[in-house]
Amino acid sequence: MDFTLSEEQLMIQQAARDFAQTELLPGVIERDDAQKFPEEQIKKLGELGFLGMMVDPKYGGSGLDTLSYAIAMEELSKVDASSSVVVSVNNSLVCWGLETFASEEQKQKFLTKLTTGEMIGAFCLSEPEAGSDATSQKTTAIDKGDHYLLNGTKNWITNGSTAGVYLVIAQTDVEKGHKGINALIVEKGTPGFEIGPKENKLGIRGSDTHSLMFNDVKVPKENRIGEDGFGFKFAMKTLSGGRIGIAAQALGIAAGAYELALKYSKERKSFGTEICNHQAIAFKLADMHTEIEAARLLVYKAALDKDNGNNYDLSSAMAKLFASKVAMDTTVEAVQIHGGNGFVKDYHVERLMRDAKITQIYEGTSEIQKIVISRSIIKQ
Ligand code: COS
Repeated sequence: MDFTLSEEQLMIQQAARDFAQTELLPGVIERDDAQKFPEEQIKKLGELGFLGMMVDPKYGGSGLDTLSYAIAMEELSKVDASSSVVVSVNNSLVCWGLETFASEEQKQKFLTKLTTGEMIGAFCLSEPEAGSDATSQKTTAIDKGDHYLLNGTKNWITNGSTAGVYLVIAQTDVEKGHKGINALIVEKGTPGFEIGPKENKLGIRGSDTHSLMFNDVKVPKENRIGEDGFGFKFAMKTLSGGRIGIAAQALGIAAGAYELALKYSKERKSFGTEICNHQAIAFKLADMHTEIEAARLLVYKAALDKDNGNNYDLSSAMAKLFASKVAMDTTVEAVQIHGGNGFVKDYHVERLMRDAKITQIYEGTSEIQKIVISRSIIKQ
């Protein structure tokens, strides 16, 4: 087994690391404070090819593998998880979903703009009463011949107000249960489509999260992704890949906090020595380093499963479950190592701690990952 990254992967890692330091770090505290969407940063990420990393160049993508995408996600997330969640949703949920399942016309019309950052996309599955229980969709898409009539509410939608295109999961035929669900492409500005106020969140405060309301929205039939009734499978398959992106984000948040804690522990002195020389701190660093490396291996394994054409439902769920716990544990310890300074915004670790929490919730809570994992191992 070869753990060496290719030259191309190392280049992408360096490019993402440089971008994080030069473009994301300046103003990251202020954006978090003001809940300001990283508009300029996302535009530049689009220009550099980070928004359609795995998409074929014929649609404007970078044509890279999933591992390269995970590596970039780690580096960006070390500094700014509010920006990296936009990268993750756009790459894994929107671009991958469209490239894999949409028609050629849909790809030409939407994908080519989403890969370059001309516009970004949103993925709309969660509802007030259907987050984890995703088959219980209350949003309806009634078949009216040449169009669907869309009604309902979606909650906690990343890129809620900034997206140009929304992939909306909705129930067409209640009798058929999850087999009666469709995925529709809805363009911003379609009459009857309203965007609710921005959510005031604990973490990833720069990312814009909104409720979306659909009131008799006419969606042309040609905007349905795949066959009639494919919507739930579309959501599940897309989320499996999305979980690799979020696992890589969690890994990055953990690694970012660890790097800050390590540096701080070599500078800060107490009882006449740098605090890294106290075993109480040194052992924390040893645990953090080990757990982060284990999380990284799980993330890479899930990415390689996807790249090698293996089923990655299990490996992506394990990567997300583990990496998000490591993110939470590591950031809490990074704040502790920083002591009083850790509680102050200037030192970044308190933000990383707040940002870590969402990785245990979105794209399937840790409890949902355990359902996916346990069902998979019991079935084997
Ligand atoms: N790929 C393809 N198909 C899948 C799938 C996957 N990864 N996971 C499930 N399916 C299919 C099943 O095979 C089943 O289809 P068939 O009846 O044809 O076999 C169908 O989807 C329903 O699956 P299941 O019976 O397992 O549904 P459950 O209601 O038990 O729920 C979970 C399954 C819990 C795994 C699903 O609802 C889920 O992932 N929930 C979390 C959703 C989520 O991530 N929400 C966050 C929103 S995005 S921020």
